[in-house]
Amino acid sequence: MASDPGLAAMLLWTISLQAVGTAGTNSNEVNLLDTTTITGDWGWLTYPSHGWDAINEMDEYFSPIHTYQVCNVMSPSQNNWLRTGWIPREGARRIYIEVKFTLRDCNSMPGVLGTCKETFNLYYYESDRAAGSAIRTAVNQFIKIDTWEWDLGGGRRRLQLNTEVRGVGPLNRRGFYLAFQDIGACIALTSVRVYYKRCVGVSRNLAVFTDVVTGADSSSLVEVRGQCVDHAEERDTPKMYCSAEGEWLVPIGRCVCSAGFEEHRDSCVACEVGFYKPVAGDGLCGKCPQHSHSEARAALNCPCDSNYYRATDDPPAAPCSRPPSAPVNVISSVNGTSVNLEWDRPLDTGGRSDLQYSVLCQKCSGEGGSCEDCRSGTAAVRFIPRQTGLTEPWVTVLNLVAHTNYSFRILAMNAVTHVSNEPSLYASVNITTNQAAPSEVLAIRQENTSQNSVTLLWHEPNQPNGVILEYDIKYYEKDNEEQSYSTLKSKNTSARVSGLKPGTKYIFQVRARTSAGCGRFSQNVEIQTGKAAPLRYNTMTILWICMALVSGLVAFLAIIICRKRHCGYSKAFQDSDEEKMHYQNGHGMFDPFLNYYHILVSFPDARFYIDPHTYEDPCQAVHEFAREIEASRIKIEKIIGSGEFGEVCYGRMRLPGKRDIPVALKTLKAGYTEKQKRDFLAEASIMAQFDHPNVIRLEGVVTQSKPVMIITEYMENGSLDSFLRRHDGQFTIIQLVGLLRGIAAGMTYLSDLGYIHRDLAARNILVNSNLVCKVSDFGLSRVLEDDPDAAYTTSGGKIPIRWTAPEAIAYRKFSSSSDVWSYGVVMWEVMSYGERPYWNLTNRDVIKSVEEGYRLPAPMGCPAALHTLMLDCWQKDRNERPRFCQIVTVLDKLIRNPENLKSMDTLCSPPLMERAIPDFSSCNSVDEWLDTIKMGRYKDHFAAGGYHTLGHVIGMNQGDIQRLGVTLMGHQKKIMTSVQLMRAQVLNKSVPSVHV
Ligand code: ACK
Repeated sequence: MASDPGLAAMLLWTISLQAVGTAGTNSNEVNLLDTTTITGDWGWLTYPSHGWDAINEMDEYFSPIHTYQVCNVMSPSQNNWLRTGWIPREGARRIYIEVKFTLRDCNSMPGVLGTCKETFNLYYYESDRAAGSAIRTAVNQFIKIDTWEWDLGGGRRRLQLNTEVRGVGPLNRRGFYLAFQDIGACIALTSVRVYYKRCVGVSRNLAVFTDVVTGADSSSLVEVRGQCVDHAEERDTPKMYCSAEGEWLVPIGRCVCSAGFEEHRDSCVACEVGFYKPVAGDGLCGKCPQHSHSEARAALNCPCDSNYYRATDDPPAAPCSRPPSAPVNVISSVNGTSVNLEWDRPLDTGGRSDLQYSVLCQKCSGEGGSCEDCRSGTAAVRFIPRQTGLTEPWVTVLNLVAHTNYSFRILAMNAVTHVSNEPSLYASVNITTNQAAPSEVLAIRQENTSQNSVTLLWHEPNQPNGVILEYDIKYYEKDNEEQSYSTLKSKNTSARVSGLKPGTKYIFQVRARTSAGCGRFSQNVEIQTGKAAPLRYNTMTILWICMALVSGLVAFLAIIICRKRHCGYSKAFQDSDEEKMHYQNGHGMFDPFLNYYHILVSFPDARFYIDPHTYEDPCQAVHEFAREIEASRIKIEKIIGSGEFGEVCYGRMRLPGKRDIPVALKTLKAGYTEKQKRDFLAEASIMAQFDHPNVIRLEGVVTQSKPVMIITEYMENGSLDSFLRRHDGQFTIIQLVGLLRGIAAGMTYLSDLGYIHRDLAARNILVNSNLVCKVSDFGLSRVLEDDPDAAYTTSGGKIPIRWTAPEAIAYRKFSSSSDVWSYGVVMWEVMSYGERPYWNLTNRDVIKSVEEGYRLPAPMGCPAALHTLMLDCWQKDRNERPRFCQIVTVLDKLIRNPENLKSMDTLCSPPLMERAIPDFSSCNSVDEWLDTIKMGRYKDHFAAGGYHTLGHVIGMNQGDIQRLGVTLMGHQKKIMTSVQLMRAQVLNKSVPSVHV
């Protein structure tokens, strides 16, 4: 025992401190050596033998205490080594040595000055294996870690237990030794702990990071990759860094729970039954959508319940759905050869919003009832907007064959219809088409072409839509279209057009006509007649020419005589096979030579209209044509006017399976006589025979209960005359021509049926909300009875003088031509916005002035082309008046070429009825003048603009009128035309009394 025995007791005191000084290890520290756990001697090597001593004693609790002590403070030149056993490194790159010791202060020990030291050194030495006990030779290889002094640890106490920690790294060998060198101090090592640090495995962001040993030096970080927990997958590679202190730093990346699993406390747990998770992610398991289920845990999706489906592009979260039920309440409305189908949505949409409809169409033959797809054959049936994939509950089907039964199926479907393999449910409706104009004539070809004639052949239209009564052949010189064209009629599919100029190019067009009207003209066919051969006269030729001329003259005279015997224009020539009408510059006129060539055989007028008075019992007639409607289906809402037989009301009608529609109801007032009832219902019997978009439509009659009613479609804008007055000056010329075109189309239809209206006037035209004009008022006696404008004539009848053709007034010769006269007056009413024809002239004066050749002047602002057409309608000779279908053609041309509507020749129109021009001579002021032209509303504008006298006014131009704030074009024109008239009157000095 080398230690100074007198000092041992002092060291024991230090040992008693050990119990309070021992610190527990952290969880991130792994001990490689811990002397506190060694029972008994530590077994370390000492050198020299009188240096360090192993001391085994008892503490105050009688627990054994092991220490190494040295205290050779009295002897100089001490070099005492204490070496641990070989400590395997166990993968550690950096180790920590925690030493607890006491170190005595030399001053506290008397007599040691000069030899006593207060420091000791710590060394280490790496080796791959235990190096045996040769410590003396090895000390040179030991590497110093540190030197400890007695006061280290901050204390100045004489004796205290120090705890010192030192780190060493990097270590590379499999193990190492530690060694303590004493150079003459009084030291007691009470414990030595050697450990390394690690980051303890954790689970972070659903990734597991296992234990990892810290890096080799105090600042190095060790990058560690995490592994996703069970049922999780990497989003971004999960990583963390392990610091030298054994702490996890900077987590990067993460894992997410796989499909069918959700996160629960750092792990992924399976979705419960009834829940699902379709994709990996942060989301939680969702409850199975409506009409779906999951049978096991961890479901990725929820299959649909039986009879429910998902469309291919439905997301897994979409509820399962079903195909829709059938559409309901299909309503069909047939219009000629087209039908409009409307329906209501299926009651069950299957839980989806992607409802679509398809329409199947079958054409059914009457007899066997066999049906075929209505697209088969040549007819190009069209569906608007389309046949399949309809999103709105309606479709219009065009180009059907007239008078044919069709069956339509409206299929409702959605995106699961195909998935389900169930047949689509449908609603069906059967219809029968009405008559319609024939389709276009196709394939016109020429057969023989000579210098003066061409023979044309063509095919019947694909859709004749009835019996073809005749074909119109229209032709004109190619370079001369606008001036003149000719028409020729043929009963069959060929025609020889003669009287042509040699060597000239002609354009030919053909159209078919049935009782339903004219079809469209075919495409242009251009044909050039042969060139004239130079004449070579010889005696024979001259003889032949003379004979031909003589026989031509004889034939011509015969024709003239023949014509005289017949009774004028149309009827006279309807016995010919080909009828020709020369229409030039809008004036109808016959060319006898052309008639000679072309008018040969006629065919009877197609009169389909049946006069109900030919029935003994008019009630039988009405039921033959019109449907009886139960009064309970009608709801009268308000009175809108009064007719001859009773009130006219607005109401709504609901028929079984159809939507309620607005209707006009003409009632027969109580206390009527049988004759009144007969006359009242006669109108319904007539109206029921008509079916045309420009003729008011009869919905039905109520005769089985009172009040007896006639039900017609409702026309929102009422009668045309008051409608125009309400909208004075507010329409463009094209809009006005559009109104007129509609009326002419309706009249074409009626006249083709042989119906003569006799009271065509703006007050008898009704206008709907789309500004469609429809001819109405079809009573028979009504012309004479219920029209306030009708006046008694000398022949005893009551006639609307201002609208009636002279021959009808004079000897009651009513015809479609007299209707054309009335149409001319309607044109005038329209263009003057409901002005009264002939203003305040008496009926007697009207008759007289018309007889004398005066005609209504162009209304203010009326284009010359329209006034010319009016004048054509007012030709004295009714045969010279255009037919309604020609009027339609002229108006169509004007609509297509609106520049022709620009010219106004108001001041130089042919025979003006001068007395009818407003006479401004009686106007004393601007206000009076404005009142006269019904523009009184602008009095203030004129006054504000400084136009106080008519003298100022006659100098105005259109710009001045605009600047006054007259914005409506119609009003500007009206005022401007009046200014021009006034100026003309003043300049002519024909009205000297005009106050200027
Ligand atoms: O000019 P209005 O408003 O239009 O006044 C008369 C009234 O009834 C007496 O005839 C109106 N009227 C007649 N038939 C119809 C109908 N089908 N639709 C709307 N109004 C009508 C006419």
